[in-house]
Amino acid sequence: PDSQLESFLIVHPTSIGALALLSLPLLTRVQSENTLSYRGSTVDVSNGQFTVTPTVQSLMMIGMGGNNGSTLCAAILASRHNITWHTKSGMQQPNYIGSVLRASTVRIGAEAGTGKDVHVVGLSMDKAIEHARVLDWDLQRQVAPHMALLGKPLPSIYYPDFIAANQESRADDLIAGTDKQVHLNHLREDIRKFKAENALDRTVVFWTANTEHYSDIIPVVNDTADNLLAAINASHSEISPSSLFAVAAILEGEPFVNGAPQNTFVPGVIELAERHQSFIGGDNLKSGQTKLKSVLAEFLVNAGIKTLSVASYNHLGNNDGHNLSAEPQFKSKEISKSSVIGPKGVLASKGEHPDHIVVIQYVPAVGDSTKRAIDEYYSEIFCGGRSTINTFNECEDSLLATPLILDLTILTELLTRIQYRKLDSSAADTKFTALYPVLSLLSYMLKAPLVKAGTEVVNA
Ligand code: NAI
Ligand code: DG6
Repeated sequence: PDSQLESFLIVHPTSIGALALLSLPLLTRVQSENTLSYRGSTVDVSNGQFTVTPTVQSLMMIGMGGNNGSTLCAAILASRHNITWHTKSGMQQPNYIGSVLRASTVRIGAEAGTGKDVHVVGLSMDKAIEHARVLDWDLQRQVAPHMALLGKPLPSIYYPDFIAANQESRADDLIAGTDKQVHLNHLREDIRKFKAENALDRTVVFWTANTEHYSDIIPVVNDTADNLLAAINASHSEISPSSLFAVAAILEGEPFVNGAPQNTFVPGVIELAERHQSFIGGDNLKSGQTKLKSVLAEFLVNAGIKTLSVASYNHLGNNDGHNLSAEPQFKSKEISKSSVIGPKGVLASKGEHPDHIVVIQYVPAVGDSTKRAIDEYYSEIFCGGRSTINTFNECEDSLLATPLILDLTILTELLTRIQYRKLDSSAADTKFTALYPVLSLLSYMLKAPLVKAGTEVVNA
């Protein structure tokens, strides 16, 4: 329960309902300066004997030099090095508030900025936090030497069409060429090298880079796994960077999580994940306005009142907002932020289809720390009356999103090691199998949860 705790233990339960966990980790932090890995042990229990196998897990973030990526690195390093800092309200210690898994214990069973002229992709991580302007200066100052040891993010791929034109100046550290097959091979090699150099058993690959526009689903291009691989080989223009990263992770057998709204998981990517039994999860971190909306949607249904419309506005001034000021990227975010009130949401499941709009405006002056989100919930009540609920929500965007990256990473890694079988007598010798590759269990932390076809979405 201690939020400062730097290591934790998950005790092996005998069973969790129908789920039997074969092995669970003892996680402790790695002491080395330039990795953010967890060293752990897989513990297999049989006949009262514990077999302990050392393991190391880590995280590769695409978009590491952005606001979310740099904030997460700085927070972990501040915690590791016991850095405290001055704020206008007094001394502040690092903590993991907002991360369900790191700020608390989880019951797992019964006993048993402006962006101008600054090149973020190629910027070293100590400069990236300065540029992001998310963390208090006194913390930035103290954590900077530790961040500097992380160096620069790896070079990446940039296909200008997919993100807003206003992002071009930031894309200055690129993998050469335009051949998508060569790019895929490069990304796969990066994953392999990262694992080998840091002696990792597992790395979760996490998209926290800019929001891309939606990819068109085109027959014979990205509709099946084989077509997708052929389209990559032919450098087809509709293959996005995020899909390419997802394919690289899948082919390397590493889980991939999409923290942004675009449809990275085109049908061909999903089929490829199924084929390789490799784990994927997404889409889009659910941090502030939409998280509250999830809860209010449940409340409106449970209160038995009839919601007529939900109107959502927000404005923000960080680089994410800048990218979203372009129509195609806004569209991806709009679709994603609408999901909770859309056909898969709780209101629709009760036959309610209120009007719903989502407006996002870019206002550079407000910076990162204060996204303003205003929502109106307008409903019919008893005998023709009307109820209006207005919310005004100031979201420190990156500080809400960062703990979710941690939670999703830890949970994803855990889910890769869960196996289950049915416990009815006729299936006594049924083999244990891994979970289905689409990790719908992550859905609470995501705006538009990707689930297995036919599975109900859990929003709140
Ligand atoms: P940011 O704009 O500060 O950082 C994104 C970084 O990704 C930039 O450094 C950019 O240069 C880099 N990038 C773009 N394309 C890349 C590529 N192909 N390969 C490698 N790097 C690339 O954005 P921020 O605030 O960190 O958000 C990251 C993503 O998370 C955005 O898509 C945003 O919409 C999404 N998101 C953010 C939430 C929040 O509350 N902050 C919540 C939900 C989603
Ligand atoms: C404006 O909505 C920009 C977005 O990137 C959001 O700030 C982010 O997705 C968080 O959204 P929400 O709805 O969870 O606060």
